Amino acid sequence: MKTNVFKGSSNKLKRLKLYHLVVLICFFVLFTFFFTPKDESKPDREYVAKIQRPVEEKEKEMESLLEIYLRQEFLQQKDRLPTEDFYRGLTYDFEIYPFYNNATIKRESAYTQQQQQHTQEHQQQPKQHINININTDNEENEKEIENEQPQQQKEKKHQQHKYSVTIVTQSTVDRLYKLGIMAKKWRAPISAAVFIKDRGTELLLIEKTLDEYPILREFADIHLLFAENTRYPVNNLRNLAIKYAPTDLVFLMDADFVPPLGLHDYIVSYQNYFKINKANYQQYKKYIPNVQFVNSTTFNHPSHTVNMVPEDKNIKVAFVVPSFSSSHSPDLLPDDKSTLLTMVKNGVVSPSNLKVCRKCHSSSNFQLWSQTDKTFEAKYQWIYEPYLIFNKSETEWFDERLKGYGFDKNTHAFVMAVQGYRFMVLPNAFIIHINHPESSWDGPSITDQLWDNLRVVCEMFPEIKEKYHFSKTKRIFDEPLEDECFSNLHW
Ligand SMILES: *[C@@H]1O[C@H](CO)[C@@H](O)[C@H](O)[C@H]1NC(C)=O
Ligand SMILES: *[C@@H]1O[C@H](CO)[C@@H](O)[C@H](O)[C@H]1NC(C)=O
Ligand SMILES: CC(=O)N[C@H]1CO[C@H](CO)[C@@H](O)[C@@H]1O
Repeated sequence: MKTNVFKGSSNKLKRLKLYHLVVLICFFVLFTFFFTPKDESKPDREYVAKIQRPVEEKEKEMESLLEIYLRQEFLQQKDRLPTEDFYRGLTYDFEIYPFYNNATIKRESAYTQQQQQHTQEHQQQPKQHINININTDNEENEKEIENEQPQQQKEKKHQQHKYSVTIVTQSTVDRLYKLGIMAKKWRAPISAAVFIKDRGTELLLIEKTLDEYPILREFADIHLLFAENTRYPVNNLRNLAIKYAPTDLVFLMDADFVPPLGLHDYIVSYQNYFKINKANYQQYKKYIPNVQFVNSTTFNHPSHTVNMVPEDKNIKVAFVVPSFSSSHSPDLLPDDKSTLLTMVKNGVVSPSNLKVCRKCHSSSNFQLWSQTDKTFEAKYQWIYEPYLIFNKSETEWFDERLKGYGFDKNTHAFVMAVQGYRFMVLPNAFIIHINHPESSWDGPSITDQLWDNLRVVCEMFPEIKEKYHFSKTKRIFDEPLEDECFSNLHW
């Protein structure tokens, strides 16, 4: 019997206890050493020194480490198949959601009401200049833009403010409060899809969050997606948010980002970029070079290039909003570019492209962005995953086969690039990611989820090329071809 093992020899038991105690203390010491939370408000000296080293040196070091690591990872991953949760709730047809029920909590005031009620009161509202300097490339487009006072929420319902851009985002219920922080700065429509696993507790939590952040009731539409036993359906959620966004232009963002005050109106000031065509192209040529207007026969021929635009259509443009990371409190984050650049210099904020996935953001060209006040084009390369503003009516849905972690934004940007989208970086726009302890992902490890999604990516490449009349066997950019796709060559 089990209990007899220790009963017979109390000495042995004591020794065992002592041994356990010593091991426990060792663990405790080690644990506190490695896991003592850092003072998040102060930039850690080592970290600052690290990010102040020459960028190239750092990148080289990262690259070689990453290469070795990824090679090993690939060897482990190539024979492993996704677990069942990856396939559950998987839809190939974007119109059908057989596994989900969704319901919508509607924004209280904002968009629809404001559009209907064109009242005089609006004229008497105090005007406040936005913090971002309006400095568009198209001078005639400059205009005074008003911003709303947070405390005037009641009158606000009667204000007329024409919104043109909606933030579309997705979240779990426990992170919903982060949208409250976002809404305080954005002050324009947000369409958020929230993943519900447990109706019993999570619906109440939503109500509680909305009570704590009344600004969400004012600006956010919250769409609920119910599903059980499925891996986080990130792209189903995004599509839901996009589908119900009240404006054509959507700004795809993750829930834990903070935009600067005035960003909505700043973006609106660049709206002319969505109407560039053969007739007015000369005016924009210095910002979007290499456009070739062709007839539809040429455009649909397999030998066409991504620089070609049908002569009767507008150039497809998406705006890139450079992204940064910080551990600072959201309240201490800057609302203008020069303060941001100072904080980058001091190591308090860092551009996203310093992170492990350099190619994910390097096309946004932080060096150039920090020096210019004009828009410039980001040259697309595979795995680029910028935060984008685009016209949802002219863009493909996010591929819902991708679930959980990995490649979900990169592939959408790839599809857009194949569609002929030009990515224009806005010189004064930015968003800042608030670092938080590594978020826990349900299901398999993040690495496994990433590689599961890579299988989908490799199916997508040829499908997309075929759909947009490109040869499946040729590269359009630098993306891997079919036989080398499921590999560690992406990073
Ligand atoms: C389209 O343009 C090509 C190349 O310029 C030309 O050869 C062809 O005849 C044009 N087709 C039509 C229908 O205009
Ligand atoms: C978005 O695209 C649709 C379809 O092409 C178009 O009718 C609409 O005017 C566009 N909206 C904007 C803001 O460019
Ligand atoms: C109640 C509700 O909003 N139902 C919607 C759920 O989503 C599907 C697919 O997007 C819609 O067709 C329903 O109207």
